[in-house]
Amino acid sequence: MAEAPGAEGGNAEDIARKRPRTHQAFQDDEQRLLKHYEKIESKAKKNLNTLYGKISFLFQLDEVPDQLRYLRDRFVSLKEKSAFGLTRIGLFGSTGAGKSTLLNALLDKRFFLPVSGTRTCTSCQVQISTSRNKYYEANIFLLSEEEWRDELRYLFVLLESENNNGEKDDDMEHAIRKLRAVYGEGAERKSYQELLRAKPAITIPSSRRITLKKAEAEELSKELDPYIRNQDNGEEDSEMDVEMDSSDSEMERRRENMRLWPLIKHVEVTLPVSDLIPEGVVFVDIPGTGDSNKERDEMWKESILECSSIWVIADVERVFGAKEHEIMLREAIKACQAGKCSDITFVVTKTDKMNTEEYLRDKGRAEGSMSTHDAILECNKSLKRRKGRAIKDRMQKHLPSDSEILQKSDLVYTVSAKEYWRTETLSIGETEISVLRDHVRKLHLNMTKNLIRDYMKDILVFFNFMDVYICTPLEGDQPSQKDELDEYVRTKIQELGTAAGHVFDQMDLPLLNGVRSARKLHKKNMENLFNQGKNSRGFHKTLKALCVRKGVFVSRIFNRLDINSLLAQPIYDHIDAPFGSIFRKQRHTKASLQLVIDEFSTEIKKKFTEVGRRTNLSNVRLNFLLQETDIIMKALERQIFLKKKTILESLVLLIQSILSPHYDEAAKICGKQTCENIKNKLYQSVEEEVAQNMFEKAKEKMKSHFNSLKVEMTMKLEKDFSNMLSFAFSPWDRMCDRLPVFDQERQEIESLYNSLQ
Ligand SMILES: Nc1nc2c(ncn2[C@@H]2O[C@H](COP(=O)(O)OP(=O)(O)O)[C@@H](O)[C@H]2O)c(=O)[nH]1
Ligand SMILES: [Mg+2]
Repeated sequence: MAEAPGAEGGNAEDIARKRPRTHQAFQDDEQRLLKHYEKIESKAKKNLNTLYGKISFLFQLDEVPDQLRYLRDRFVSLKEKSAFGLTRIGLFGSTGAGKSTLLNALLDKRFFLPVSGTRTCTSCQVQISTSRNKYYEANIFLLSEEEWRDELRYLFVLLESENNNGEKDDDMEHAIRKLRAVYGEGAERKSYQELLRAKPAITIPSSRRITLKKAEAEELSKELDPYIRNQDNGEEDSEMDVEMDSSDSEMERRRENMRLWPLIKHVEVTLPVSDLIPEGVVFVDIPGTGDSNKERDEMWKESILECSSIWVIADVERVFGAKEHEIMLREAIKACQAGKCSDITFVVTKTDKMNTEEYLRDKGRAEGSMSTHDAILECNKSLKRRKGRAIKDRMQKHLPSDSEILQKSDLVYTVSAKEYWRTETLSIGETEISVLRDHVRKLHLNMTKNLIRDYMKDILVFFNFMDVYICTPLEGDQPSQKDELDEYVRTKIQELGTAAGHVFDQMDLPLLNGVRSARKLHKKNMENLFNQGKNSRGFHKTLKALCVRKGVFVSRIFNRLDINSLLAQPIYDHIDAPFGSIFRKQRHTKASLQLVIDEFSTEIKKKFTEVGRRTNLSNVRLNFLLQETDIIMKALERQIFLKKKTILESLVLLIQSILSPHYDEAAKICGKQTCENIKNKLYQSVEEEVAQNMFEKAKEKMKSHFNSLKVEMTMKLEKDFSNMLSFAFSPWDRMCDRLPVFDQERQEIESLYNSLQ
């Protein structure tokens, strides 16, 4: 019987009761489907290869006509591209939230990824996936020489000894530990120039990459441990579990490996195929608020945008009110708008940490009136309800009100990885690890289904292409058919451009209001940021690092500080919802661009059908026109998707580039009162730029991006439709006698496609 532990409301439980099935059977079902999709893909590929054997001679003709080139390019891209994609799931959470422990439980490998109890832990990204390889493999990517030089320069900002009266803070100590790890004791007393010339005290592989390969999980885990475990725990030489029988040289080698940690950019781990996690799913362990290292921080931003699903991971004891969760949720919402994310999940970890007595006292109930087990389940239920509502409220402010994500019923999961292994208080089902696995598989299955369907559809359209090529001679008076369609399409594309312009105009008012509020709030927002360092004596260094990094700095004390985003935020607050409406993919409303596109495509297809019927165009040719239109529209959607990110980021990037010379100047400030002087310089610079219409310029920049999207859309459509019509109405007679027969291949693809319905 499938357990629905702690499921919210009666629904999930009711469904589980009505539909008794074993968890295993459900999984089998999905596995079968996934296998089915894989089989379809491999058959389709084989089919394409056979076809290639038959038609490749056409592509090697002395003179390849334009239209044939169109055919060839399409074919080659189909043959080479994989039908499947990766489902990236980002586990997004602060150090110590329980990400690694959760991943180990999901993978059913208790001691696989190193788990760390302290808050100071390597914050590099770890990516985990399964593959057909029978080995357990890890690739550790290091910073390039140039990247390390850049990092070094910035570490020196944190180290500056002036003004610091021998006092150290967390950021500074961290910097010292990095230098010592790479250059040895006393490195922090050398100058930047000296260190640039110095030979590192450790061996850095010239490939800047370390590959580990083992037959057993435990072996890999042991090898990997020194690289990603918490080496930075404030002690000179960290403890490590070197076995008693390890030789001296082995110990020496491991100790040296451990010292590479400041150079690690990210780590990729692959496990052999598992029953629990399907191939194609990639988990990415993403540190909560970014990273002080520039490379890692940029990767941090990119990875978030690449995820199909983002899980915000929070310790049960810090579920409410933690600032990082706000940052993470905001980033996740941004990823839904500008990136590939279509799912946000909130995972509360360590639910076993329940103090029953306190809980009962809190609730005004008698001591002993409830078991720990029941208290945990009750608490989980209430957490789901409360947190779920809070997150929805937050998302509602930034996403269109009827987005699919807002309709999700299971937004919050309450898990205990510890009890998953121990099962003292909770049953395995109640730890919700398996429910999360179900969630993973469903996400992946859904994505895979859509991808394979699209792929098979593309192949079918290709066969239609070939049909058009073969069907000869052309029916009716083709020049006039083609001219009529050309003309119609051109007019419709112009109309689409105008309609898209109207859709984009919806941004005008929110942008205007946003700029107004940014003008009003910039000073206060900066004060708030600076106030965080009020009681910190090393804050001048934080500020300096902030300037060196062009306004963005991830501190170990203050989390993520980002002046540019802070200044832009009031504008984003105004535009987020309308922006989301314009680019929404589901439930189109009048406000959405997709509606304009759909209307365009419907009208075009109607016209093709009408002209086709009127002029007795063969079905083959007509079908080709209709299906190729779908393909062109899909390509257009992809183009829009890419541009969307550029548009959204344009505000903050422009602000950063306007302020960039000011940051450079501020970074040079030193001597007495550095802290006050940097603050004043920044206040003054921002004030100056605001007076010179910085926010208005950002607004104009965004509008110009919208405008160029409009232009690019119409240009692309004009080109694609013109190619397509030329192809459809080309006289092919010359080649016809040389064309192969490929009915069998087509039938196979058709039946495969139908099996997907
Ligand atoms: N009680 C309890 N402790 C947990 C659980 N999951 C993780 N922890 C502890 O939380 C600490 C941080 O875990 P870790 O997985 O390293 O967090 P990460 O930094 O987010 O990867 C470790 O001491 C874990 O033992 C859990 O489910 N229950
Ligand atoms: Mg971890």
